[in-house]
Amino acid sequence: LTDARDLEDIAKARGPWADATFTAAPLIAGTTTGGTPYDARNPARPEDCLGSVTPASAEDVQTALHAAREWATDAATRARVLRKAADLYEDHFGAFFAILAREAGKSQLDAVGELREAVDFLRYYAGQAEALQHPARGVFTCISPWNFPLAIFTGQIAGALAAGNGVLAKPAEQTPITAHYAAQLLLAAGVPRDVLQLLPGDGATVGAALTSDPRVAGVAFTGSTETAKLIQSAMAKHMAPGAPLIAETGGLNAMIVDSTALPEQAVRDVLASAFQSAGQRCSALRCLYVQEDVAEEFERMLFGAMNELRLGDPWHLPTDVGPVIDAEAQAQIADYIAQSRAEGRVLHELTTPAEGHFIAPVALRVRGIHDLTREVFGPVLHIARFKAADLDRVIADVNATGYGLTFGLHTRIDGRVQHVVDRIHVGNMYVNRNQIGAIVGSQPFGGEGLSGTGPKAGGPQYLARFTVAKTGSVARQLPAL
Ligand code: TXE
Repeated sequence: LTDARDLEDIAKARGPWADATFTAAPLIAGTTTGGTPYDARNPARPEDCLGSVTPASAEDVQTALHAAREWATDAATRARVLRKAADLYEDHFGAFFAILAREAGKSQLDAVGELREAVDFLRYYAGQAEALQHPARGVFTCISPWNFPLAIFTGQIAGALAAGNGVLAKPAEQTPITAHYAAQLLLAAGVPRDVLQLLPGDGATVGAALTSDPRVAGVAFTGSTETAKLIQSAMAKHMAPGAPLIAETGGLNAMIVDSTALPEQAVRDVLASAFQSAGQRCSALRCLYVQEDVAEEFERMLFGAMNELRLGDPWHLPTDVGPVIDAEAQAQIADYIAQSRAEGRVLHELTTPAEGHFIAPVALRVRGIHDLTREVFGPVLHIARFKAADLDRVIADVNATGYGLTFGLHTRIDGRVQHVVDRIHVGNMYVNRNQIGAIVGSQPFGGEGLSGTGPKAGGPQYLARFTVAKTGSVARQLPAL
């Protein structure tokens, strides 16, 4: 789905949903009381109200915890239902494109990638379920973020369900409509109501309650490193000592472009890595190191290409860069850029549209990744220069951040690839290509250190954490009867 004809297909399929209204509410096995409803707003056009969101009440959380149970059926049935859900997701792609644009600000090509990934997770874990040797752990809480509101939400749930667990799903505050739409399809495919329950609401209330209850056997989480630590301590206090936390958190990701790199290719990959999804990807490029000998020419090409990025409402099909998720994110990133501007570090920037939660892509000068004190989750690229003799220092600086998610390298020196692979501490490395996330089944995704716990999503080991390894020994009584 990348050429013009496919874009026309997208436009046609999403048409009926252009100004449709949706709802999001708890889906639990029991009566729901619900919290105070609020409006869901389009980050590109805040006057566009997508519909109403009713968060789960404290009572709803208790009802769901009480009703929750494992998926006690055979693996073949689970696989069949998950595959059916994948088919339903595909049948509903028009609605998903509309919701992903209007709720999450996704450019439509980003939305294609996201829908594909979600469907791939369902089919991949369905296939793995059939080969699983071990029983389920029980009921998992799955806490997902807003930046991949369909793919990550679905991937966590599909993993837990494929292994036979029950799921209590808590989507991000910013994207409950995507989650509600997807959960309804999972239920329609045949996941029982008490096996999958949806609890939209705040992290501090609903999220916290679902990660500090002894009836929960484990937690799958994607979001910030700080929240992962909060969840870890809540689990330590309230759950069994062995309850697993499967966490995928942030990154401070770098890329090296050396003097042998093909500049046209490197420019294209830098733009995609730093600015796709408006930089709101945990895998996104934050700090680019360009070798000094070619830096001036390379930066000139890069800024020229940056000018060609189309920033705007993702409903407009050619849009490359949409808004950031909400007013709060916009204000935080804008402050950071303003401070950098005051320090004279802005190298190049585009113009920000007046309406909507937009941040124009910007490039900032830094000495190295150690100048970045935190993950700025937006279209902000930091650029440093390095000398060939300092390559190992660059690698050491990147390792010293403590994160370890993605790393990019553009070079035509084969020996350099191996040199870097052997030294850099990251979960995913990309050579002469863009720094993207998971490709289910072929490029499992996940980091180390402050970036997460593993196992990698979309890989062969992921489901094992959702099961218990049972060991038995049988003494035969002789003579056997
Ligand atoms: O994340 P949170 P936020 C990073 C990124 C971003 C920052 C903050 O740098 O700017 O985190 O984003 C739920 N107990 N990433 O505030 O708070 C919350 O409701 C249980 C990187 O959105 O971590 C949501 O469902 N749950 C990232 C989920 O956790 C709690 C994606 C994530 O929210 C909770 C998102 C609690 N105490 C943000 N508090 C990535 N790795 O891609 C919150 N939550």
